[in-house]
Amino acid sequence: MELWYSEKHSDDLKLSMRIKESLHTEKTPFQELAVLDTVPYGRMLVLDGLVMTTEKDEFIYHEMITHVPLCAHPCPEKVLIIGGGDGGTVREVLKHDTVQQVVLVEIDERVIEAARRFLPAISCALADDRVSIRVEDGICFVREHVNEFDVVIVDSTDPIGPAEGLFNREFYQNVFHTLRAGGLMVAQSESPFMNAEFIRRMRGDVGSVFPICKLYMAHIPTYPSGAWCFICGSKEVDPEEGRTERLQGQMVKYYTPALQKAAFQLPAFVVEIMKK
Ligand code: SPD
Repeated sequence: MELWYSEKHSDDLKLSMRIKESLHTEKTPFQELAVLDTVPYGRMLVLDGLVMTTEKDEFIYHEMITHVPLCAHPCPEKVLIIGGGDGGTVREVLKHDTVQQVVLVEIDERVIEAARRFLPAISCALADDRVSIRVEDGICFVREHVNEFDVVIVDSTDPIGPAEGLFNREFYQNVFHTLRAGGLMVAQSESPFMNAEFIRRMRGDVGSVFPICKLYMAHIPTYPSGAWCFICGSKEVDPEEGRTERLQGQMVKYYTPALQKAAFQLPAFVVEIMKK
């Protein structure tokens, strides 16, 4: 018998993949969590029916949400990750020698536990001494921590369910205040092909708080349409200008020094979405 998993992208479109085995399912206090072993993408974490990460393509998302903002900062020492309980972003942040402390604020402890148990290659850095894990709501955390971080990475689920409050002006205002002078933030920001209106609104919200607001893209095969965006809000540094030599000697599979700038070169329809 063949087993298939489908993520519904619209009423008329689904992404389906063949499943070897369902490794784990549970209802956490926040969401439905599943870890499936898929034929094309290896093990996959699914939250509320949406693909969060897979063993085969996770490097693209985690490298691009991390290395672009960290290379843009002159000397990132203290980094805040909101969401990201699977640990992939933590693993990438720790590839930067300047980083002394990473605070991971994940609302759902069960995501961290599932990643530790089923996705060891992604969660491997969660035990590092430089990492503090706080199981709490990122919205409250940024309200209560002022002038503490050099880089904030919002590695959230999609803007429905527990992550909804991570996509509005008030939240970005609090992220601005939690950043030190010269700091910057990046947030995953969906597909320009599927969510143009959402991205336009987010660009308006981030741009009304940060003096510099730019969008960059990466191709992520298991996310809706594959075309994926990241929006960067910066207090003063231009995120396109990276100190990319910092990553020399580190294992990266997608990010390159040339991509620091190239990822900000946008297709015409995305330029249109980003117009004020
Ligand atoms: N449509 C899926 C968007 C998910 C973005 N966050 C993934 C978290 C991986 N660390």
